[in-house]
Amino acid sequence: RAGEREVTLLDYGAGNVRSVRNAIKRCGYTIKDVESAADIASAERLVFPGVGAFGQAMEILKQRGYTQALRDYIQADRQFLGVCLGMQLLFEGSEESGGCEGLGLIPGMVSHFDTGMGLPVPHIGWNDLIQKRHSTLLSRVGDRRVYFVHSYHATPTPENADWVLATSEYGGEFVAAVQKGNVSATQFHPEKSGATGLDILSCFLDPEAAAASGVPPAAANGRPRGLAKRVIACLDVRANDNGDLVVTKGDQYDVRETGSTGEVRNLGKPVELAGRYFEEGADEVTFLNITGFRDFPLGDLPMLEVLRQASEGVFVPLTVGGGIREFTDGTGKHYSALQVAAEYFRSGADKVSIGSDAVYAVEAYLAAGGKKDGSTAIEQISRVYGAQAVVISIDPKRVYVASPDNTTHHTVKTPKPGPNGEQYCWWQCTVMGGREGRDVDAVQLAKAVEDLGAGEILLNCIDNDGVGQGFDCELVGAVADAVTIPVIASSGAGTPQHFTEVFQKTKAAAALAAGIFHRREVPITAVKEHLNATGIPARTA
Ligand code: 1PR
Repeated sequence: RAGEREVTLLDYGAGNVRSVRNAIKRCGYTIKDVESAADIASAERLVFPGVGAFGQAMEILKQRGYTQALRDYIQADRQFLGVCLGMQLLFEGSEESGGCEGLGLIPGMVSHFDTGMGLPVPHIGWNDLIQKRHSTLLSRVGDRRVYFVHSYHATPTPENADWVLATSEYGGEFVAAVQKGNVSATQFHPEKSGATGLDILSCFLDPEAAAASGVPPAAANGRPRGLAKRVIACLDVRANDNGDLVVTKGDQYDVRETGSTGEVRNLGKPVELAGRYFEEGADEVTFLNITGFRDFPLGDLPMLEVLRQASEGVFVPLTVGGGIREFTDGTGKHYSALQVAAEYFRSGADKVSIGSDAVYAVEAYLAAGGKKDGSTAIEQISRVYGAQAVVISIDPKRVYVASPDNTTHHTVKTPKPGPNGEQYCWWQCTVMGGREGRDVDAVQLAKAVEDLGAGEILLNCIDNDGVGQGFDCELVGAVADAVTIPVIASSGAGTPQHFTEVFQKTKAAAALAAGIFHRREVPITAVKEHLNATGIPARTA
């Protein structure tokens, strides 16, 4: 029958839905895009991955004349799966976009997570599901976590109890999945939830097969529950001297071999390694194009191709950084940072990471007394793709001072005194891969980028990079205490204990490593097992 293995996708072009497409294809289905309201009416099964802001999404649905078609489709109990904003839009309205009205099919309003509780917002990462009843959709989830990324949430109430299929905990219970008849929707991202997510998608796509083969949820195995601390594998990528794109890794940012050859260290092929880390249980994979600041990123076709290929087989979030900024090419044609980022999103990135350009933006912001004019790459990308899509990569270096009075920067008293016995230090931000120090400190930068609309901080540390002696917990602590957005600790991991240490001593939400994973010195599972054994929640399946 025509359309038997076809999914109709409602993509209104406001963000990256490539990962949803890839996941549907992986489940063995083809995709038909909605081009008119009639396509909604004639769909066999409709997937609606909402992206962007609530108000903007409702506006686009209205403009294209989809609102009524969507309501009719859902009210006729036809096969539907909404994802993330695609679930929130089913509710009556949202605090986001000033109380804007939704489709009004499920009672309740969508509200912002309370930042006053000291929890990082957005809620990013792998969390447990509390299943309220048996369903085909979640029948294969068992005791596994799923991936969330959102700042707004719906709350379970007696009025919507007949819809709520599963909840999750983050400073309180929120709605993680809804279902009534053939209509279901998830706050989490099945397309980014690894094998668990692909199982959920298959159950939606073929409920009959799922009902026949579903496994009952496994009993809780006593592991720590709740939002898992993420373990991220990072691939520093650059062209080697032959022009091939390779994964490399430096010591304190020096990526060339010592000795006479001085070649760029080559630790493997980017797509292959990303696939390996996905299989081995990395919670996210990050690509940093470490010489991106030199070249025009849209001219970097190999990097875009790496992303395209990696996103076909990696069903956890992918971040890409390097060279995200506005650019004028050799012919005088101007590209905004938003256009550059858009190409990365289209190629399969879920988040972009901004390094050097964020430092320049913060310098201008501080010079203007903390005023925002909406022109920075951070503001532009955050406005269109959401804060959760904008990561700021900081490359700081430790600077020692004898007394806090010797600098205008935020200092901490350090138990590791400097070369001349200095008791205090601060962390200087650098640009161009650590090549140039600027008059901004890491804490100052983190606060400013949060205000400009960044959703997450990737906190490297040049002094500890590649050294294998552990994360700089003083640096991570200082930055994570200064902001409410999640902080990813990076640089220096040598053992599973180092991950445990950074999570015990600081509020870091995630920890990233490169060298130990590339050289197979420490398996990702060993890190996760160590975390769980010490009571720190980590995703092991
Ligand atoms: O400035 O926006 O073009 O972005 C450039 C990006 O490239 C930044 O995110 C910057 O951190 C990164 N980068 C630039 N030069 C280097 C280099 O190594 N020479 N790499 C570089 C950053 C640091 C980490 C590394 C961890 C973990 N690499 O990401 O993966 O330190 O390593 P470890 O576990 O082996 O210690 P822009």
